[in-house]
Amino acid sequence: MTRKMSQSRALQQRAERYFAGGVNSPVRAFRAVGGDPPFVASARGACLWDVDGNRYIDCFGSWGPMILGHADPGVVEAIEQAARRSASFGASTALEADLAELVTAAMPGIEMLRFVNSGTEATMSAVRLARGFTGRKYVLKFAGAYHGHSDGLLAKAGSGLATFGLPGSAGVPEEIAHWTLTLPWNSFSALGAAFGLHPQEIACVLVEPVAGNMGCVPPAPGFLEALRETTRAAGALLIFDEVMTGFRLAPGGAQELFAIQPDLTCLGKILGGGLPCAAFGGSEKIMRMLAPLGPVYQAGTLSGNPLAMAAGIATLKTLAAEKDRIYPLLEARGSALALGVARAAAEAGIALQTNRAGSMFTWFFHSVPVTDFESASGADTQAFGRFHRAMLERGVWLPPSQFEAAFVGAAHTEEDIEQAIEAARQSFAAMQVQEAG
Ligand code: HOZ
Repeated sequence: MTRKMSQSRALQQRAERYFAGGVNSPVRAFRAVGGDPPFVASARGACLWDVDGNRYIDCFGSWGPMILGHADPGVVEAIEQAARRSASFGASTALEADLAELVTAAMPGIEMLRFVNSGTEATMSAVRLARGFTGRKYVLKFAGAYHGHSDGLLAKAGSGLATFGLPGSAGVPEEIAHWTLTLPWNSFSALGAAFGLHPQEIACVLVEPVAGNMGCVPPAPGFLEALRETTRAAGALLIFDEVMTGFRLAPGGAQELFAIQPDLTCLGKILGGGLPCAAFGGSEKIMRMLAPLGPVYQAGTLSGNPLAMAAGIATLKTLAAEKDRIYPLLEARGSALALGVARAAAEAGIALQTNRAGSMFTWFFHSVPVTDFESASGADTQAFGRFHRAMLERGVWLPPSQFEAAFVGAAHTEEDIEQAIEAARQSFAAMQVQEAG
């Protein structure tokens, strides 16, 4: 069986004329999984259609934002109404405070915030603020974590760097990389050692509370608590990068789920309901360090963009109003899909590790549990590539890298999940035939 892909192929050739790899973000090029990336024509609910008319069950959700599904009527209506009043003003609107109220209600640790346009901007600005607030230089992050593409945060990063086996990025001066300390994820001993080596020098620990960019790797029991205690004792700030987990793992994100209050939180993805929008925020005391009140500078022409605010408001209002329906549904759909595919792999005799936190998850082709970047890196990425191609062929679109999290949303039906599990069963069978051949 081979799907018709001629129009996507033609568009890929055209795109390669203008964009490196034919894409505007590297993992989308499908280089790590092989095969040709479909070009999307439209999407609705849990499904995408490509330009050749093929339908896919969407299991990557635009890398996280589409928690309500594509073209949610409330979100579309809000964007349309906002667009009629103009796409941008570069001046303050009531919408900014409306969205801020929804964020601060969901995450009480955020007393004040600032809207930016991407997760990269949010983490980069939060780190600058932490340095300004503490007067210290070192930033501590974890190997395999990804916090956007600002210079200081690319060392041993996950996402596209892990996908392409890059230890960091060319173009980052070593003087900048010097100030980033990278520890193994979930290592209590490394954490203690780093603070022992650099007492009074670490400005912040920046962490994805559930790692999502080395694939999904939840924190070891007690690890987030250890981060909280260690940073507090050392006078360093704890920054939760909840770009993926915010509003997804619980209405109040991972900080609600694990009952840990960070000093600063970075948000993105769901926050903008699919439009470019992100934010960083925390206590008033820290946030008042920002210009124009304080000496830490940060700015952006499109920050607080009215379309993004409107889409974010519509999304967060629906999540808040329907939280008793949506969050149990996300858990049920995530669990059914992740475990259904795991069962299919076990029946086929394929070694698969299933890591999951609610509606975000990763299947690692590995025989041992994946608990950090080292174990994630031991996964069989060739097998993942074969699985990805087989699933795509059967109408299921997974993130095109072993080192990205898959997502399901509130629009996925039981039937979608059953179809995806059946596609996995057939894909595993096809992979075995290939191997035997
Ligand atoms: N780096 C993001 C995922 N972890 C986005 C990748 C993309 O949009 O291609």
